[in-house]
Amino acid sequence: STAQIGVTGLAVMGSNLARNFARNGFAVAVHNRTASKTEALVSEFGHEGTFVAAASAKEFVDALERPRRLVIMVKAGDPTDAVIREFAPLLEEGDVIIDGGNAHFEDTRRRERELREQGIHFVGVGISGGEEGALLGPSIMPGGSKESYESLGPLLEKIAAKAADGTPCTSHVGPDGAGHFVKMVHNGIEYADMQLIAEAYHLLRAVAGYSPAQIADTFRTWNRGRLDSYLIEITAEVLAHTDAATGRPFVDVVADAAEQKGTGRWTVQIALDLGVPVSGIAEAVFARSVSGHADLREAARGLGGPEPTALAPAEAEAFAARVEEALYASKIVAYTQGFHQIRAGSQEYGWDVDLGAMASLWRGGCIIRAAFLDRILAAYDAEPGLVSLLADADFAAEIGAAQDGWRSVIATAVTQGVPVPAFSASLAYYDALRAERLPAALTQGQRDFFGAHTYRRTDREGSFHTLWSGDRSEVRTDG
Ligand code: NBP
Repeated sequence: STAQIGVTGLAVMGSNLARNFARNGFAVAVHNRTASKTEALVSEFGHEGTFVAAASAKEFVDALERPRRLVIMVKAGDPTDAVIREFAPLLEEGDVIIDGGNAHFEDTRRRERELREQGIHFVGVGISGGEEGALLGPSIMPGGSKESYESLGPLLEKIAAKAADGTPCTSHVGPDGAGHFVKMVHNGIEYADMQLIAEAYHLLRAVAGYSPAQIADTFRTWNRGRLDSYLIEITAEVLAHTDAATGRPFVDVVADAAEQKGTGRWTVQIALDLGVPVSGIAEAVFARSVSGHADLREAARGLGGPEPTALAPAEAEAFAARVEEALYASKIVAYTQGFHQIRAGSQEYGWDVDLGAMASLWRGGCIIRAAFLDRILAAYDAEPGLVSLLADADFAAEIGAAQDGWRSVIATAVTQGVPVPAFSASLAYYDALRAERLPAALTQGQRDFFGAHTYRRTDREGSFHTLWSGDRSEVRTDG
């Protein structure tokens, strides 16, 4: 038993993660259901470090020093359960199973509970950064017991991305499913970020009249400011790319139907269960869904409405500056909603997640890495119990300064018939929260009318019902 860690499941993610461990000086046992992949990995990359190729589950487990640490990197869902069933009987008390796949956090909670009975630590780990991140340094979100992090943490800190200040982009998120939950919300925010960027692109194209190459330049400029982020950077690259076959902008030859693997949808489903308004994330998920409904779009082809007309070049630049403000303000709302969801999940499941630490570990390696996360970290440093990012004085001031542009861009989009569901849902969230009175009072009246659901009053304690079908007098219903 010579390996400090093992990786089973050697498709692209598992292979790259194993190589990352090896390149950082750890001896890694490697195993895959189809053994030829194990041999291929070792023959191609064996020179990068110390690999121990294991042909069977037994060999794999025997290769690991105790307490064993073994990473499962297989397709999420039933394959993960199958692998756990295969390995668990071979393990001993105190061993740690790490699931690095994109598991649903409820599955992680179940697996953790079941394995705990056997004395095995089960650690669900969210890993972001794609293939390249897995190899060069991902953002790592480990759940599971505190005790398991003591044994695992030093290895993860070594292979994780580092933020600009050198901090490893990993820390113990919280017990059982906390890591996979936070990874899920990360992906939800990623959906919102991407949709907001797409809406900015759409407006620059249709209203500012910019070409994809000009928009690439605009994004490059924005990437040197407060929007500095991986997603803005790659957006510029995609927009500047020319299709080799046709010589046209790449973005014009790609079918405009966005696909999804499910983590954005999970974020919204769980947000509904927790009662957290994540309207920006939800609109991003729905926008992909709308784009994919070829039948609905075909049936709506002839519907009337304005055709966007491009602004005169002299006005386009000022418009683009307002789009930047709309994008930034909406981005603050997307993160406000995402962090609210983490706070709510943490309360619901008793995880005690440190929100500032989550902002910190997203600063490098992951898809939503951005200069902006330093600002969120600073907000939670100043006030760890912050109820909402919008309650932070700096964010409130920034969104206040951006809001004229934000409103005017949405007004223009509506007038010109350009759909901006995430921009406008974000602004609606902002306006709803700051409203003195909401029409929810009327909603309560309607509910009391048709269902005797009762209401509370602004001037007295208690719960009340109006006798709508009688003399409309009011009765107190709570004794
Ligand atoms: P895949 O998700 O494509 O899974 C392929 C691996 O699963 C192979 O090693 C395969 O073994 C193994 N496997 C399957 Br399928 N069923 C199995 C079973 N019943 N028993 C044992 N092994 C089984 O690989 P991936 O794209 O590298 O992703 C791995 C995990 O990482 C997934 O959960 C994914 O969601 C997650 N993730 C992916 C990314 C990304 O950017 N791709 C990022 C972050 C997280 P075989 O070789 O014998 O078929």
